Amino acid sequence: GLNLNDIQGDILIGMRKPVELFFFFGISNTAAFKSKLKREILPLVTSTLQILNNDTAAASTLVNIAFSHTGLVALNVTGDANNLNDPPFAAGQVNDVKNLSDPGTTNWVPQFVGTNIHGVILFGSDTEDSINSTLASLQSKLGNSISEIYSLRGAMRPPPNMGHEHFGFLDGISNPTINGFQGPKPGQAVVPAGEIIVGQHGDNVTRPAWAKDGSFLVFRQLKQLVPEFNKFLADNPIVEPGLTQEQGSDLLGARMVGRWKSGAPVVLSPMFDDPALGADDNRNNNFTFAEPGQSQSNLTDQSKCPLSAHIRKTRPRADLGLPENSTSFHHIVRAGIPYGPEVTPDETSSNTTEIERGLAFVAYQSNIMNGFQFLQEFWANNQKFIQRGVGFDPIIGAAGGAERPVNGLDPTGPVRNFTLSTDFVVSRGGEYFFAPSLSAIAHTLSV
Ligand code: N7H
Repeated sequence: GLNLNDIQGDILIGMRKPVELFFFFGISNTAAFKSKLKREILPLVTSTLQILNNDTAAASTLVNIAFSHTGLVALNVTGDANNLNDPPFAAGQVNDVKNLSDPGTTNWVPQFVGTNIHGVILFGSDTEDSINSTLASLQSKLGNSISEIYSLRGAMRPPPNMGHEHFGFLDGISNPTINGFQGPKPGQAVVPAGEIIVGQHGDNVTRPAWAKDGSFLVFRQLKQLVPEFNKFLADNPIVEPGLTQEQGSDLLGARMVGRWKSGAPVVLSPMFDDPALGADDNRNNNFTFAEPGQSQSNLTDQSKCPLSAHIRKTRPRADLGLPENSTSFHHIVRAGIPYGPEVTPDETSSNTTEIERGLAFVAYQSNIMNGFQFLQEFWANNQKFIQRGVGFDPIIGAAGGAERPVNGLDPTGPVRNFTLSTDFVVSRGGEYFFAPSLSAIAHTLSV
């Protein structure tokens, strides 16, 4: 069984709070910080069990913490204990820019360029005020032992868009569950615990004992060009009998994602949105992409869902063969939240982003090369995945800033290929972290 008391709460089920703060810090005084990590931070760290039991009344703000590789070094975790055996983590995200096909670091938040960030504290709450007071009280206790390098505030969008990301699509529908933990809901991936949690069954990498029950946290600040995305849809509606121009634009957007704004999968509702389907978690994830006669070597049927669609690129389901879970160990648990304000009337009328908004992307996995990095590099950015002529993931696929061919978006004619000259999602950078177990914080990382 899993030690849910010891696994940080954001990893398997997410904090599920409407407001979040990501506080990136450097350690200035190792001895002082280690002692405060034990006495001041650890008592605030929220476990999975506390969230499951709704046992967080004592603290109106949920707290989690994770460290970068340079952070472990700053904590004097050295020798074998320092080797988590995860190359992207060891190198830091700034050194992964080429693999991820970010167009260099020109668009990166300057504080993410380099490896100065030692850790991140995640605060989640119902209100901004309660986050602010928890932060202020913690900062006064931590004093000069740390310094703030950067922070990003995330928040759910206001009604009627709560739970939807900034392009307008319902998010947080499909996350894997781990064997014997919760669910599964129909269509949900069930993966060995070790695919998400280090040191559990299915994690076959050799690591120091203290790392057990932790997970790698990938953080990315992903800016979204919402008015530009909407302009692209308005300019390129799919033309089919029975569709208005606006419906044709909505269909194009839905095929880029693989889901309608309500969350309804296009493979189950190929022409129009179906809000009842989108809202029903017994049906909205229950599909495999398999069509009659589909074979892995010849995936030609894109009439319902393009092979390039974001959710098909990032979880190909039956495209990799069935049963899905024995053939793919490239699953991540996503726990991100939107950041930035709603689109203003000015931005809508000029079709141009003036104020930054996007997704504070968080992904957990036991192995960054198999998880986030693999999904981005070998699936989303790979024009030949899952076969030649598929093109990029139109949402997150990156070509180092070059234009991106995307095929299969138009159900009326596979010859109508798109070449996207705008990246609707722009990487502002981030860092790779390790979210340790509570006992590792108590016995290894602090004093
Ligand atoms: Fe994606 N979007 O709004 O278009 N994503 N994503 N993502 N994403 C998903 O099924 C989005 C990003 C995955 O199990 C949905 O829960 C945006 C990165 C995976 O079927 C929507 C951004 C990576 C899934 C979006 C972004 C992934 C998924 C449908 C950036 C990994 C689940 C909601 C700004 C490298 C697939 C849902 C499955 C779903 C969007 C980023 C991966 C609407 C806007 C960087 C694995």
